[in-house]
Amino acid sequence: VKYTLYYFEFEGRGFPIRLAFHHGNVDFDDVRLSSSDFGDQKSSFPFASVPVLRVSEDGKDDRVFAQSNALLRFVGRQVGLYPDKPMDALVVDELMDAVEDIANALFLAPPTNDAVVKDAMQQKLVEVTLPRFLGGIESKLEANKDLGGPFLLGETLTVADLKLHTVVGQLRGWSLVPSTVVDPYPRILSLHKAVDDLPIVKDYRKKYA
Ligand SMILES: N[C@@H](CCC(=O)N[C@@H](CS)C(=O)NCC(=O)O)C(=O)O
Repeated sequence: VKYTLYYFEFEGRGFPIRLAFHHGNVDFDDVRLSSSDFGDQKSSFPFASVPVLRVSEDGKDDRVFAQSNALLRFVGRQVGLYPDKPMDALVVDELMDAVEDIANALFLAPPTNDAVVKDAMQQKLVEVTLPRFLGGIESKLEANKDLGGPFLLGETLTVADLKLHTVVGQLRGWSLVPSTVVDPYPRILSLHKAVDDLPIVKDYRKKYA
């Protein structure tokens, strides 16, 4: 089987998938699209968005799939980063979907030059949307604290940790919100650091960042 991942150059929704492949030493073609490449190819992607994974198997037509969490689960299952037990899988899925809700709130905010509209959007993100989702994630990590950390399921790294790690980095660098927006959530911060310190992450960044 040959895998081709289509995404942009930046980390975003593609990064946890790249890391999961890397973790499992799975060879894949890491196609990094410029915005004009994306414009040219967009209509060929399932939902006109990326990430997209092309799966090529000998003797069969290529199949093309989208939706970052579906791709992350697919790769995660193959590299030991997605749990077998249904309850553990539910814990992982719930967190990954909450992170998608954060990503949608950030990235789907329509660009505007109107200072008043922008202030109102910022205020809603910082005072309502992010506390709702980051606070919810923090409570979930708190509820799992008996597992001993540093990850969502204790010592076992999963794709949910990779996904949460990426969005924390994005939140810190996103122009619409202050870079301190994650600071009130100690468990999210320590999970982020634990993932950041993983040899696979350091190694990946050294090689490909
Ligand atoms: N629910 C989708 C969202 C995909 C998505 O919005 N991707 C963004 C990049 S992170 C994109 O393709 N944006 C370009 C566009 O929509 O034109 C997923 O999780 O993959």
